[in-house]
Amino acid sequence: MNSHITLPGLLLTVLLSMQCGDVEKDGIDADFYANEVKKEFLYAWNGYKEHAWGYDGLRPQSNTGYNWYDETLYLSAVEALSTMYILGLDEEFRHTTKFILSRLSFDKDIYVKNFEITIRLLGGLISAYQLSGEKGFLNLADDLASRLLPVFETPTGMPYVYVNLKTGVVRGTESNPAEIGTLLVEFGALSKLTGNRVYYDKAKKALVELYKRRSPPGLVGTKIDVITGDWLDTRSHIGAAIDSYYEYLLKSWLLFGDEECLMMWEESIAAINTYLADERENGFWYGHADMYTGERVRTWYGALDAFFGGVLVIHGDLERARRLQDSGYYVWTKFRLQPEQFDYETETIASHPYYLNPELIESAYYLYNATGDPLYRRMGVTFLNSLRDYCKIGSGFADVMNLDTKELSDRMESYFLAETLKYLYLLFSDAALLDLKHVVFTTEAHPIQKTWK
Ligand code: DMJ
Repeated sequence: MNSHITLPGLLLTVLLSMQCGDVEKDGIDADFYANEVKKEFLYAWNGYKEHAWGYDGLRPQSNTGYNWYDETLYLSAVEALSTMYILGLDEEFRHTTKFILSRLSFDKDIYVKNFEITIRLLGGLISAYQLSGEKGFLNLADDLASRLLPVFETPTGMPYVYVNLKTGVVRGTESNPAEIGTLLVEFGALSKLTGNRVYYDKAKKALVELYKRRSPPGLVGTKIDVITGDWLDTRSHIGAAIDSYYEYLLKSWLLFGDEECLMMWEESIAAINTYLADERENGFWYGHADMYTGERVRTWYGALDAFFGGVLVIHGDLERARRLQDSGYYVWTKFRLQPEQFDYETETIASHPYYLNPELIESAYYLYNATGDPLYRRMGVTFLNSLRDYCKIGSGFADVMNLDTKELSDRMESYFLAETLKYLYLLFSDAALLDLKHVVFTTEAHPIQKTWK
């Protein structure tokens, strides 16, 4: 992608193409599969409603609920809202809206993880506000974000990991690029919607301070101290703990037209393609390298790394996006699901679980809409079948703890409702109920509409 491409131009290139499905050409009855995904969403959602309503999440084997902290934040209910909207589940959307607006409050004496609460809850609330027009969601988002703000009070401006929602006391100084750099889409959108610049400025500073600490080759590591700014783990990659930092550099430019974010992205993608990209006989991968020397330290490709195909599509690099997706799909079909970590040199599993992750499905969605290639919808059929065959149980869907035995946990992640099923539905749906021309999906797949200049 060239920096001379203007924002509207890029939005047209990337986002206009997101509604170009053609049932006949695909040889796949996309409406049928979209409806099947909707049924699976309702299966999981009804399980949550029946057995875990009011909790953060569902335990689908024991038919009970779980909370992240001592008190509930209704994570699954908030996370499901934007998916219900896109699936056209109006009654469920209205009912859940009423419930959340009457029950959710943040005056709670609990330490929460800033990153997770931002992407799941803050993003969910902002998106729900834009979709419903309910001012109550914006008030909740504003209140939540103001309680998160103390995290930015470090000497570097890079946030603490945890904050107490009631007292504002902060803790946790060992952080990582994903947790530091995946805040600007949510905080920035909130600034645009409330007129309060402080959110944009704090999240942007955190992002820039992290970027400034990149190595001479232009890479970031896996762990950093937010007080001293020193790197604690210099392994660089595009996977868990780094992933969405890169995603938000690009998406912050898309959403806000922030040229500095575009510049940071362009320098970063050049380094990624130089030092992390790995051409092998068995596929095209992005591996792990030392951030200072660029030396390969691991030949791992993880389930979370698969988001990068979608980011490459937005960047305009369809060639690498397609090849990366082929590699990810190769892994998925080899094990019938995607392992948390795959060693592409030895072709063995390096970490066994599959946590109902969306990333490979997300990239299939971006690729289908950019290319119209039926291959990606066929991938979608495989994904759907695998989820049904191996993860569906009791009252919902569960994480797989071991890909050899397919042993299941007793936990359904809230992002399964927010992301995994949303992207699977969008992959098959020709008639999503959103004008996707002006939408950027957060890293948690909550649509944010660019309603500002
Ligand atoms: C999601 O919570 C988000 O996509 C996050 O950025 C990383 N991945 C998980 C789900 O796999």
